[in-house]
Amino acid sequence: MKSGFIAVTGKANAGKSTLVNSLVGEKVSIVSHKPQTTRDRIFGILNGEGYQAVFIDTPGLHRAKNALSQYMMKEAEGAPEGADAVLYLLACDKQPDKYDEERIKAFAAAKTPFILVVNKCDVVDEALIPQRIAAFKDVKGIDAVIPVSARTGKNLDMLKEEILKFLPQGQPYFDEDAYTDRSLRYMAAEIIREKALYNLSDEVPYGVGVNINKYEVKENGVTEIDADVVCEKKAHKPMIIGKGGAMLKKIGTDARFELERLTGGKVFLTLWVRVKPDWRDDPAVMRRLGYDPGQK
Ligand SMILES: Nc1nc2c(ncn2[C@@H]2O[C@H](COP(=O)(O)OP(=O)(O)OP(=O)(O)O)[C@@H](O)[C@H]2O)c(=O)[nH]1
Ligand SMILES: [Mg+2]
Repeated sequence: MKSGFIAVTGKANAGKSTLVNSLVGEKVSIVSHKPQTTRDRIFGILNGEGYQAVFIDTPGLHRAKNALSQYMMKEAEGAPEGADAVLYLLACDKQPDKYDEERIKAFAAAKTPFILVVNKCDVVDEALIPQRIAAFKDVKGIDAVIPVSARTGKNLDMLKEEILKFLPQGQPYFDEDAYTDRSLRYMAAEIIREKALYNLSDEVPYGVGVNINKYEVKENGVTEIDADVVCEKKAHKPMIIGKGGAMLKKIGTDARFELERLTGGKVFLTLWVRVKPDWRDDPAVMRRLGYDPGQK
């Protein structure tokens, strides 16, 4: 039996969460076209024949601007420590920048096995891929370079095989029917946040947090969820509620649909919008939303 942890890192929007979901075959992490979607480290567990691979999805690497993004960077930067292998995702719809180069070289120089994953290969001409990774051709310590599409699944079997080479012998860390370390309560908050990210435009979603006030499975099997959608500016509240409540209703309907699939039963969802001014720099609110602000 082989088992181990694989940290999945890279800049925001590279497709880390999409990749973890595709590898695991379940929706572990929420995904959106907006950068900085993932805020915590989330385990996605793949149970295969004779192995258990625990993928660590992480927030996208970026320059922190507030206490929330400091928390996110801590989550991201801490993940490769102690992992058995590191994957760095590079989206090939753009040329890698200096930041990618610095990070890739640092991972290559470290002792942990390191795979460069070139994602979003479905959107570019294959002939362009060598150009995207030209800067890394002579970098020592990159154990494999694998072009994939997390969206279509292209080359994911090849990536799995490569990862298997680096998994140490050992017993599984988690139950073999588990696909994540996170609770349904956590997943519910994330799904609501994902629907807010999809439906709201511009700057509002970055300042949205979700707090589950109640998560209760009733005797009749109905799951009752009561949650706050927290925003950071007074002006954002009417935008989240929408005309005649239409926006909040849409977020709620989208979330309920997915929660019913997740729980396999009926869900009764109530959402409230709360303003917590500039909460992304407020340790008390951050803590309540599950983002540990640390000592400061
Ligand atoms: N065309 C294409 N789009 C992809 C692929 N992988 C991810 N995407 C899209 O890229 C966007 C970002 O995907 P995420 O998986 O949320 O990216 P992430 O790296 O987890 O982003 P953060 O959590 O913000 O760091 C979404 O719109 C995805 O649908 C891919 O292989 N091909
Ligand atoms: Mg993500």
